[in-house]
Amino acid sequence: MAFKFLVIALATCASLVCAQGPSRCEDIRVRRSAHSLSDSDWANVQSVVSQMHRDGQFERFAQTHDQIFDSVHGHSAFFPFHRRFIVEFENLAREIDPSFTVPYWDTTRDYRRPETSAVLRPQALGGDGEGPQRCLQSGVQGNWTVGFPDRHCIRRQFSGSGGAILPWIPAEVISSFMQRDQQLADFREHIEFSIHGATHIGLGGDAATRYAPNDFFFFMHHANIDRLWWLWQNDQARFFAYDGPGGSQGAQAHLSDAIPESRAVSFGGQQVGSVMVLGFNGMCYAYDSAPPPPDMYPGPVGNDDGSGGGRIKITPATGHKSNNMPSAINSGSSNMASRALEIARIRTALGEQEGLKEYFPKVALLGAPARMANAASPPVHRPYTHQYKCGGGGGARPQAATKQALVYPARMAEKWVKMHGFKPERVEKVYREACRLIDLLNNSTYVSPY
Ligand SMILES: *[C@@H]1O[C@H](CO)[C@@H](O)[C@H](O)[C@H]1NC(C)=O
Ligand SMILES: *[C@@H]1O[C@H](CO)[C@@H](O)[C@H](O)[C@H]1NC(C)=O
Ligand SMILES: *[C@@H]1O[C@H](CO)[C@@H](O)[C@H](O)[C@H]1NC(C)=O
Ligand SMILES: [Cu+2]
Repeated sequence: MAFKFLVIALATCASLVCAQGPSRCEDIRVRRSAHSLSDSDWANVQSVVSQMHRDGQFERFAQTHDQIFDSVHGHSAFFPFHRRFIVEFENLAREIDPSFTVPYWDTTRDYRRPETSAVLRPQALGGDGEGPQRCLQSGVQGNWTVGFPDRHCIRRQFSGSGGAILPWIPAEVISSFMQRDQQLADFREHIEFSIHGATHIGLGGDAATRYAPNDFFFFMHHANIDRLWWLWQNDQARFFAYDGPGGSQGAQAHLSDAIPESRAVSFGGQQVGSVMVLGFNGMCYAYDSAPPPPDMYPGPVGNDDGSGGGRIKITPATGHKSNNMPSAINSGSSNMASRALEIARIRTALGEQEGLKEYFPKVALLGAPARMANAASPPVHRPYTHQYKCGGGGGARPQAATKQALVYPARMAEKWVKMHGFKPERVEKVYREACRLIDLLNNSTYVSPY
């Protein structure tokens, strides 16, 4: 699938205003799910990243991520910075191979037993580290030596014992965040403290440090985080939603903030507001499982400083708005067939429970399924008062069960929370919300399609 657009808008637009306005991409490249890459696709990835390695690019990216780490995690800049950072990497890769795009890794597909993921096979990203140094010996970066912060092999140290990775975050939890969160700050915290952190910690080694870009995994993981943000942005045309904490102490995030950069990887002072809409201002890519870029820039066209955005109401160009079809409701999963099932089953299983409105407000809007609505007696309204359980710190292995019960994710490692300077109670709150939702689903007739 390829999206090519004519530059009609630019052709009619030679004025100074237009020159300063958003510029439309001529070509839109498509990032594919890592699960759909063949061995020969991976061989191609290997030749591209090996060339970049020889050119010293991995050091540049690792060093930059380390330098600006504190302003791009735990702050609103989390999403826009990583979007811009990955585009930079992808652009360099495309100088080597013009057809290259960063594959995104939808880790919800592998959340139960991540170490069995096809993405971690030896022909792909490779598996756990080996030997006392935990050196990565398989995959596209097998036996590499990288130079930041010192010369070392790329390390991996899976979070579980015996080569296992503790469970990640199920798609249902991400779907719930997408439906509930109205503010970017809430969505950012939910994503950062769940799927984002869990995956970094799960692989361990370099991936769990401030210089994580040493491991190519970083780019694939952040492409997925970016995809989730793009889905959220599209959901209510919240393209310019940008609130919460800015990069410097006490400051409020603003669209005119410069994207954090370093001397090694610089964006020329580019503003956050310029990267909010895919298909414009150099964000020339799409995802194979998310709405394509809109045909017209949704605004704000306004202020030179990029301000004046706020929340706008437009109809997404994709028809991806709520039209009472369960499939139009976003899910954390990139698996198109399963995500329609997910929504339909949540709707049926939770019926009229209070938890449905609380966790899946979009599904609740669809009303009860016909079968229930026509029943002789209306469903009993059950308030959801359960606190949470998440026994034993989570990460328990799935039990053999008659239905596909969800699995609790592992808690965020304390070391990870400290490294970021996160408030432990905020991280714990997100974890409890995930567990409470899993209890709600597990206690209903819901059967996960994942
Ligand atoms: C890395 O080195 C080990 C030990 O010498 C070897 O068995 C393995 O095949 C190498 N891996 C790659 C991807 O070359
Ligand atoms: C889900 O419920 C089943 C019983 O219905 C129980 O055995 C299992 O431990 C529960 N799983 C979680 C994650 O709570
Ligand atoms: C599960 O449902 C039962 C019966 O409706 C209720 O008593 C129990 O508290 C629920 N448990 C959770 C974890 O929601
Ligand atoms: Cu990061």
